[in-house]
Amino acid sequence: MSSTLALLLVLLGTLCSFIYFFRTPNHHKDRRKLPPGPAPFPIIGNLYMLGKLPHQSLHHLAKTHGPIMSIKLGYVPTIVVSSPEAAELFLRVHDVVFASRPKVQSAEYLTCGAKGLGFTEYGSYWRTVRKWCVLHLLSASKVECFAPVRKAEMGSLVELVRKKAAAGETLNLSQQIGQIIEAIMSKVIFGRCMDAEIEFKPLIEDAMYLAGVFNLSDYVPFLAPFDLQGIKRRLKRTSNGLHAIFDKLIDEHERGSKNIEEKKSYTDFFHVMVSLLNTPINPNKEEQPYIIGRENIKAILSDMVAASFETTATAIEWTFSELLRHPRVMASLQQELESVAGRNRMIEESDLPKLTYLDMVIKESFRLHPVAPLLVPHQSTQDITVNGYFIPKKSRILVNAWSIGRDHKVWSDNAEEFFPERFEDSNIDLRGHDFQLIPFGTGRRGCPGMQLGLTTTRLIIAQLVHCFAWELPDGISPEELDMTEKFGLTLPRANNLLAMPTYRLVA
Ligand code: HEM
Ligand SMILES: *[C@@H]1O[C@H](CO)[C@@H](O)[C@H](O)[C@H]1NC(C)=O
Ligand SMILES: CC(=O)N[C@H]1CO[C@H](CO)[C@@H](O)[C@@H]1O
Repeated sequence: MSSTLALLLVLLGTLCSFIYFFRTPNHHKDRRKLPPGPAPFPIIGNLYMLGKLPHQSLHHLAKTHGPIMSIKLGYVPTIVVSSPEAAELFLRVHDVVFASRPKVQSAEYLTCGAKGLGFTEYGSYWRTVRKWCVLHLLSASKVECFAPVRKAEMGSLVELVRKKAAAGETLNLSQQIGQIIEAIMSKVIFGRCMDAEIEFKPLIEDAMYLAGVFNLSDYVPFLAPFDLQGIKRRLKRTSNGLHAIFDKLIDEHERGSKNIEEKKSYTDFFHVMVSLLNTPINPNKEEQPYIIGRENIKAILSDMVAASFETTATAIEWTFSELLRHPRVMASLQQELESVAGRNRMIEESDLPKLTYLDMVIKESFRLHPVAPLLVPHQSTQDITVNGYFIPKKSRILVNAWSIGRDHKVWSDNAEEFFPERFEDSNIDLRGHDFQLIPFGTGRRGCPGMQLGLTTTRLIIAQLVHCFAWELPDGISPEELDMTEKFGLTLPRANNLLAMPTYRLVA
């Protein structure tokens, strides 16, 4: 089926490329040197080479063509960046030029024509929204304010796992991690838990998948109306679902119904936002003022939900998977936790700064399993020459963080191995200063939610490893644990993670 489609496209492509060549006579005169890369087919370009796990296919292609590689995704000229040195050129040296985002179908639907943050083009609207989200949700001091939320949710999870442990039952870790992240993030974003009425998770999983897949319509515009892969239909369904939820929340707020709200020690993001409905969000700035309407609120909320739920849950799942696969590392981590907190109490957030081995474990997990393997696509805003190569305006830039984490030149011959001790004598950090390890991206478009994501990840891992001993179910040995990836904008496990807990604290 898909091969017939491909054949059809190739035939069509050959035809169209003839027309194309005749229409643009100066095509051949343009001798500016593009980065090297595999030869594209007409129309589909190199899309057919991406397969089910594009980050891996691109990793292998880059071995042949180099760390700055040029490919064609349909009609879209795309640069794939696959080494720390190259990443530095694109994300630091020439950051301004590459700080925009391409228009993609999924963002158009999910964030009302890119009125949100993550998929919005570079410019003053983006800058305003970003500053505003940092101020009210993502700054270090805000993240600190939300500590009681994390503590309460963590407490309930430990209770639940204790019951499972006492009953000798297997725990669906993927499910539990998904639920606690949803609870924590819903409370900080919306000020309340949603789980009773609303099922966010399937909507968000779908959104992430749809935002990440390299679907034909984005790259071959004339095919878009046919919606060959049914993506548009799914996108509509997903975005309608999310927007219905947000509309309901905004309506409730406008009617002033307070009955469902709990007493809180902090102001959540949603309430700051709706209190500003129909007012400019940057009133005393020299920049052009932006009135924040319902569409903007819904778009920004979509972005916050999409950017926080799946990413954090995926990071925790992979870290936990690696710990289960490496009992030696699990034991060392338990030892560190015990030396800091003893065996009579749970971990507190104030313990986190002392946990240096935990830090190494998490870095190592992000190195091998960057949650967004190709970051989020960037787009260039002007023609530019980088490292002697010509890169035309409106090129799409994919930074292969997955590939950079496996670069033998940086990580030596054991790059494929999960070995946290490699960070013992190195000061490589994951916050974006060291281009060898950029799970959060870096520069103007780097992740503004890093603090929130990291704090949550570290607390949950530390607590679950401190309070419980873990074993794989059904006599699966650590080496046998399935680690298959499922590609999308995020890269979650393909299969759920299951494990058997045993309570190990004394109290
Ligand atoms: C472990 C968790 C997380 C990881 C690994 C992660 C990773 C990333 C990455 C790789 C990018 C793209 C950077 C680039 O394009 O260069 C990004 C962007 C973004 N992240 Fe995160 N993220 C995480 C958690 C969060 C959280 C909790 C939020 C909170 C809402 C968040 C909000 C965002 C936003 C809004 C953007 C888009 C920024 C822009 O385009 O200006 N992230 N994140
Ligand atoms: C684990 O939970 C997920 C939902 O989060 C569910 O889809 C899956 O079937 C569960 N797996 C098992 C083996 O119970
Ligand atoms: C190039 C291409 O077709 N990429 C993906 C688009 O989306 C479908 C799923 O809807 C994937 O199967 C394709 O691989």
